[in-house]
Amino acid sequence: MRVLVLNGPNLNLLGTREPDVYGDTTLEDLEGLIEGWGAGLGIETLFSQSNHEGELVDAIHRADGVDGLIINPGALTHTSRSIGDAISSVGLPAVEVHISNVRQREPWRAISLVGPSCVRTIFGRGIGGYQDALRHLQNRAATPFETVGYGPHSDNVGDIRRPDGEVAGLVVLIHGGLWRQEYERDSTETLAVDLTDRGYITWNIEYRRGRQGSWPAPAHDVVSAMDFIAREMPGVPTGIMGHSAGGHLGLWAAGRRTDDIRLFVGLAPITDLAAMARAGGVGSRDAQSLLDSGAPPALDPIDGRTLLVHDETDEIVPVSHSTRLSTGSRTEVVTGLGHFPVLDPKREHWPLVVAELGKALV
Ligand code: CA2
Repeated sequence: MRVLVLNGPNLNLLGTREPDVYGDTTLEDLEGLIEGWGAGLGIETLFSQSNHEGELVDAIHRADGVDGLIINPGALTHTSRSIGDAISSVGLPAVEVHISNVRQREPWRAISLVGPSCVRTIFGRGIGGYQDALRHLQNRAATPFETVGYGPHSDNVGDIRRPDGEVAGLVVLIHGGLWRQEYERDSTETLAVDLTDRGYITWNIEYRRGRQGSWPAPAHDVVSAMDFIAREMPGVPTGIMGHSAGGHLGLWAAGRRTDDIRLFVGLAPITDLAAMARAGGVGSRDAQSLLDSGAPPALDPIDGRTLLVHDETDEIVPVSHSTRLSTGSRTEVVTGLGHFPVLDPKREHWPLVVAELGKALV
C-alpha cells in the first residue's frame, strides 16, 4: 500500500514555535517518524508540504498510483473548498489529521470544509494522529464494512464487518480513550479486522463522549447498540470486548445482559472509577466527572464469563483494575505489553483471547 502524506500552510514551522500546542517535533522528524510507522505496517509513504492552496490541489491531482491520502491542511481546513473538491475528484480515501484539538480551541477551528470529502478526521492526538491515520487506511482496505446508525445522535453509529464463510459468533467492540471526544473507534479496528478474518461478525461501535457524554449517555448508547445488533442478528452467540474506558462501559453493559452475553473480554479495562479519580493520574478528572454525573463507582465481573487481560506495568490504567476482580473472572496479568499494544492482534496475549472466545461463543 502507498500513502501520500500532505501537510499545509505553516506546518513547515513545526517544532520551532508554539510547542505547547503543536509539540517539539520538526516536520522533517515527523516525516521520518511517519515513514517508520508506515514501514512497520507495510505501507510506503510519500510526502509533500506547501504553504499554497493551489499547490496542495495540484499535489492531490498528481496523487497517481497511491492508495490513500493523509492530509493536514493547516488553516486551509477552515476555508478551502478547493482542497475538499480536489480530494473528492480523485476518489481516493483521505484521512484528515489535526495535531491539536481543533474542537476545543477557537470555534472557527472546529469547522472543516475538507472533512466532508474525507473518510475520517483525526484530531487532538498530537503527532500520533498520523500513525492512527495510516492504520485506519490499512484497516479500511483490509475488509469491507458497513457503517450503520443505531440511534438518533451522530455518534450512534458502528461498523459491521461480516466474515466470508460460516459465522462463528458476534463480537461487540467498545473502544477506549477516557470518554474524550478525540478518541474514536478506529483504535479497535485492527481487532475487528482480525476477528472478522477468524469468522466473527464484528460490531465496532461509537458512542457519545466528551461534552455530549456525561453519564448515562455513553452507557445508554452501548446498550442501544447491543439491542440494535441483537435485533438485526437474532440468535448469534455474542461476546463483548472493551478496551480501557470501553472496558468500563462493556462490563457495565454485560452486567445488564447476563442472559445473552457469553463472554466479556476486558483489555486493560477501567473497572473502578472511584479508584481512577482518587489516583490523580491520567484520566482522573475524566473519571471524576463521570462519577459526578452518576456513573457507578466500581463494577463486578459477570461470574465465570469474564476474561481480563492487563499488563502489570500499565501506567494509564493500573493492573489493580483487573486484579481486584480475580475472583469471578479469569484475570491474565501479562508483562511488557503496555496499555495500547493489547489492541494489536499480533501480540502474545491474542491467542488466549481468541481461544476463550472460541470456547464461549458456541
Ligand atoms: O492542529 C492542527 O494540526 C492544525 O491543522 C494546525 C494549523 C491550524 O491552523 C489548524 O487549525 C489546526 C496550523 C499549523 C501551524 O503550525 C505551526 C507550527 C508550529 C509553529 C507555528 C505554527
